[in-house]
Amino acid sequence: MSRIHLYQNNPAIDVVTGACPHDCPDTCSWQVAVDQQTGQAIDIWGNASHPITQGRLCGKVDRYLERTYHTGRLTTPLRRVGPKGSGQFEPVSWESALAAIGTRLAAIVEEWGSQAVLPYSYSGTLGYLQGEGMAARFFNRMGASKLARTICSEAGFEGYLYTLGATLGTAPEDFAHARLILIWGSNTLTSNLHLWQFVQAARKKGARVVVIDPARTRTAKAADEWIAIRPGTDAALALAMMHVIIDENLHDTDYVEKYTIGFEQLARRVKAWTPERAAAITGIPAERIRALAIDYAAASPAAIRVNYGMQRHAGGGMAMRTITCLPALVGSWRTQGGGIQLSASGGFRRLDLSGLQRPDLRRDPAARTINMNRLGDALSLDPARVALSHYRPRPVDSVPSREKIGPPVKALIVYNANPASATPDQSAVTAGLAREDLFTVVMEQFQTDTANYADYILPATTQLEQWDLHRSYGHNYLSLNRPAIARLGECLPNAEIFRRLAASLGYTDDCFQTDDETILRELVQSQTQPEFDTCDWETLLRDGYARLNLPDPYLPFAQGNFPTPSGKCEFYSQRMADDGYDPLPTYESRDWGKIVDGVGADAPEPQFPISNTQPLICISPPAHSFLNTSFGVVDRLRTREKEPTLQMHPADAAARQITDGEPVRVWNELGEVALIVRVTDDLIPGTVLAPGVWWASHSPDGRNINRVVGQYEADMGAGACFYDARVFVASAAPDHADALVPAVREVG
Ligand SMILES: Nc1nc2c(c(=O)[nH]1)N[C@H]1C(S)=C(S)[C@@H](COP(=O)(O)OP(=O)(O)OC[C@H]3O[C@@H](n4cnc5c(=O)[nH]c(N)nc54)[C@H](O)[C@@H]3O)O[C@H]1N2
Ligand SMILES: Nc1nc2c(c(=O)[nH]1)N[C@H]1C(S)=C(S)[C@@H](COP(=O)(O)OP(=O)(O)OC[C@H]3O[C@@H](n4cnc5c(=O)[nH]c(N)nc54)[C@H](O)[C@@H]3O)O[C@H]1N2
Ligand code: SF4
Ligand SMILES: [Mo]
Repeated sequence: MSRIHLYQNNPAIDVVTGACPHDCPDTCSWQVAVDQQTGQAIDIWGNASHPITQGRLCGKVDRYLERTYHTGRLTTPLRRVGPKGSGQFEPVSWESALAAIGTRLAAIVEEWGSQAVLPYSYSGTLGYLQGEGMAARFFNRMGASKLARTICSEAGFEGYLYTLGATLGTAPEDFAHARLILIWGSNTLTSNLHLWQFVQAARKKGARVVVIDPARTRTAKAADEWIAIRPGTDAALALAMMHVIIDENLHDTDYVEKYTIGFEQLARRVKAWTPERAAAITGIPAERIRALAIDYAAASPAAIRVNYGMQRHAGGGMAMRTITCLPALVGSWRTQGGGIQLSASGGFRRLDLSGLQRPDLRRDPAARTINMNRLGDALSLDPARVALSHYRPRPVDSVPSREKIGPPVKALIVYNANPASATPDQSAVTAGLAREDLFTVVMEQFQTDTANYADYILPATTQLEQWDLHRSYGHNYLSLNRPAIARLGECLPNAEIFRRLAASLGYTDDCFQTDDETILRELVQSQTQPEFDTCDWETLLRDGYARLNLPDPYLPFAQGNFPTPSGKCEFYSQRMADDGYDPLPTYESRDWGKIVDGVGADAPEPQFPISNTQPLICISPPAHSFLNTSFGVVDRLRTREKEPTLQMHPADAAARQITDGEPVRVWNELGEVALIVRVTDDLIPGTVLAPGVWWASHSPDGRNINRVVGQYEADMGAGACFYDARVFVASAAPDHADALVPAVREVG
């Protein structure tokens, strides 16, 4: 809880307001108490005045001082002295590190062209500046390969955009006004904690909360009902709900007529989607589907919180697109507390970043774009695999011919990311990182699994030591982070590292001279769209945050106004047809990213068997105390998660003669990983769940669950398919050795 009262009248303590930088929809406003004498941060808490943070941080970031002052913090540049991956380094000065990196990068650009350099970054910090701010200037100026940042949300994003036109949706505060809340593929208490207070407020007024998830998560346990669904089948459920709603005439004909397009086609499509048909696919009884649809349509209003869990599947884009049709069908957008929220980032979509990122510096705007999910392929020296790594977000985008794939990746610059642990197909990624001819620079706070493969590790500051500005993807507040303490050791903010790298390459452009605070002030002051009118620099400096200038309450689609090509909610999407998709909501059963049967009503549905001759579906959603791999280093949080585990249903365990607590091998054609089994009926049968994401080096066999996750793309946006793995599981106890089947391909 907020502890400001302990410090605000103490003249020896400074209280500095900042923002949590982590990849989380809540983007909390935090306050840090700093001892003026020692300059040390002594306490951190959630800002009580922020309407979403409401004085509380989560259990992870409550420990942010432990992370910042951790003995494992990197404090000097390091140069590799052992074999790649061995983690053997020696300290060097910034001067010599920058000179060596500059010389090597210049030589690579000279010999192979600038596209031989690949940036790799994602969500260590979501700040505009320390994320893709100065970094973008640097890589644009260089003309490096571009990176498609697809690892988290792209499939669902695209599905949402096809239907609604922007990632706008229900504000978190408005969930307090809902009468029924569907939490769909989200473990809210773990990954979106600050929504829960509004869910609870709704419940106090009588709302019911239903969680649709393959796992009885801590959110499902706290809700009124858990509906167990087979992974990857959400579109079938949504289609059957629409079937019932239209069949029973429960849709909002006025809203549908005024603000949607394609209702007739939708009605024809969902005719075949009886609850019985969906039941066979989803594992949810037909009667439950029927009742859910009726409750959903009758509640006034019902709100849906849909999250990324259900789109990390081969059909994840279409699933999101299909679910997103529901609020328009029942007209719940009209009412405060209705609608759906995937992401609130659309509120910030018109923030002009061109002055920050300087795309105009790029001489070849058509440079190749590499899909980050296929880093393993991109780092391969096999041209066919490099071709596959090119970003192909839609069916109409083809794999480039060999002449068009560009040079091999010869230099990799990693910041805000830990691909050796967090990216699909771990053995392919580490095989790439182990290439002797690949020059790798990693900017990090800690010696991660990825840093172990670096030629140079450059020590980065944490959020307590740097400036930044943050949008949110869970609410409508812009936040400013001010540094609270001096930089530790020789650490530098990413922006300053890129500034110095630019100098080492002889880039003399003015944009590499401006300091961080000035860049942010200019970014804020240069905005011209009306939604940023309330976000002036003085307010941000004073309060640490500012609400976007949006109506209050904000009901974006109460009167239509969908930013789609038709201006309506698109049940039928011509844009989807043009991009190579079925223009109507649909469900296709898929296996390993391929469609295994058609869309016809009598197509055979896949079986979900529990014998060991058939694979299990493996999902690896966030562990409560981790944030991807970012908190794996904090001993207290790692202790809370105990050890890397695999949850398995008792029926699946019995079929394999596996008992609770046993070590197991989990494998498929990509590789294998050793885990400890937890037998539990908090999971739908046929699915196993490995809470993620553990550092590979904290795992007994030096591997983690991404050994068995494939690089193939989801149906939309070239998104990642983390929860679509098919695995075999067997006891690793010595007397079971004969049950083991070797993995087909293990690169590293
Ligand atoms: N503590 C913690 N917080 C986090 C993170 C973290 O790692 N730890 N990660 C952050 C990041 S990067 C993101 S992107 C966000 C959002 O991250 P999300 O991945 O959306 O996170 P969750 O909401 O925890 O988990 C998704 C839920 O979807 C379920 N699920 C998996 N497959 C399916 C499916 O096919 N259908 C349905 N209906 N459900 C399915 C999982 O069992 C899980 O309960 O959270 C952020 N917050
Ligand atoms: N199996 C499985 N894999 C997953 C997921 C899953 O659910 N299951 N989730 C996926 C999702 S949703 C996401 S978003 C990705 C995230 O993947 P990544 O973006 O790679 O995220 P992290 O693993 O948290 O690694 C971020 C790294 O950035 C560093 N860092 C933090 N702040 C800074 C900074 O200011 N400067 C610098 N230089 N470094 C910093 C941290 O120390 C950390 O090592 O992982 C994906 N991987
Ligand atoms: S990780 Fe999320 S909940 Fe935790 S402090 Fe950061 S923004 Fe808030
Ligand atoms: Mo994510």
